[in-house]
Amino acid sequence: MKTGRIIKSISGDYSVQTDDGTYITKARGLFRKNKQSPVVGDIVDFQVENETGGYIQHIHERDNMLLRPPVSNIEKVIVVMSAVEPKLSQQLLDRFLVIVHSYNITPIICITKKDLSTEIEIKEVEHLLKQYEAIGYETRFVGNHDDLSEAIKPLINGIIVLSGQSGVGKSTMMNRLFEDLNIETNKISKALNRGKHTTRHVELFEMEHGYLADTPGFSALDFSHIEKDELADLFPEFEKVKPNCKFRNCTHINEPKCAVKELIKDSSFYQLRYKHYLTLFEEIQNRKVRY
Ligand SMILES: Nc1nc2c(ncn2[C@@H]2O[C@H](COP(=O)(O)OP(=O)(O)O)[C@@H](O)[C@H]2O)c(=O)[nH]1
Ligand SMILES: [Mg+2]
Ligand SMILES: [Zn+2]
Repeated sequence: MKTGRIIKSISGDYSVQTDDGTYITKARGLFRKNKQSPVVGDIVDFQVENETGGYIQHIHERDNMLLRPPVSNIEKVIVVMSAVEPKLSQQLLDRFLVIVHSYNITPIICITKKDLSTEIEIKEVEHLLKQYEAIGYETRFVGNHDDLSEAIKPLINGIIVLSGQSGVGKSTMMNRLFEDLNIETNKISKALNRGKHTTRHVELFEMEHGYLADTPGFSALDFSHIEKDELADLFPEFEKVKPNCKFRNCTHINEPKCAVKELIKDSSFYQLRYKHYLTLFEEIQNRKVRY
């Protein structure tokens, strides 16, 4: 029996990386027995069949797991947004951050296309990132002229996943970080606003002390697993002051003596974040019960 990490999965073939090389494994027996499907990122035990292949017997317990695309044991998600083309949307950024927090994964903010931005736009983005940094986020602002390795490599520890809407530059980043990779870029279908993507399967690419993976755009914008009572905890600055609210189950909307409302009073940045909180709260409240 050997143990390793699944770094790639293509139609039932799981590439498992071990100390002495990569094995192409299958999981048929495992699925038949307990309906378990391995995903990229899993640590698995497998029975060696020959020099290059084997059968997965056991999946180690997962720390976390994203469903679309399926990847497990993620350390951080880099939320990629472009400064321009498409223009940076703070609402979309906050939505991505909330989703990543909901999976108990640390988000990092990376803004691209600095080289396409005007001086004023650069100042605006830098100012915005300072405010996100003040509430605890690590941030990056890069463009075609910047050294991506220098910006990204220090972040790589464990499995790091790139996430963000189509067209922001995720695949471009992968191609610049890994020579000979050649992931298709710039494939946005105008007909389907989902983006006729390109990045269909997930694959972990080794870098520094971990792995980096590209994901299809919009993959992360599913809120169906988030309850409205836990939403405030997914805004770190709210979570911090929440114990000072008068009511223990304060939703920070209409209650008196609310510490969150006190916090946002003097900051337009916090007020905008709060507005996004309210919008999401309402969306969650109004969502149809699904069976
Ligand atoms: N000028 C400039 N163009 C970029 C940058 N990042 C991505 N692009 C371009 O933006 C388009 C979409 O990039 P792509 O990597 O396919 O985005 P993805 O959908 O997030 O994978 C491509 O034409 C890229 O060449 C950047 O930092 N600067
Ligand atoms: Mg792409
Ligand atoms: Zn409150």
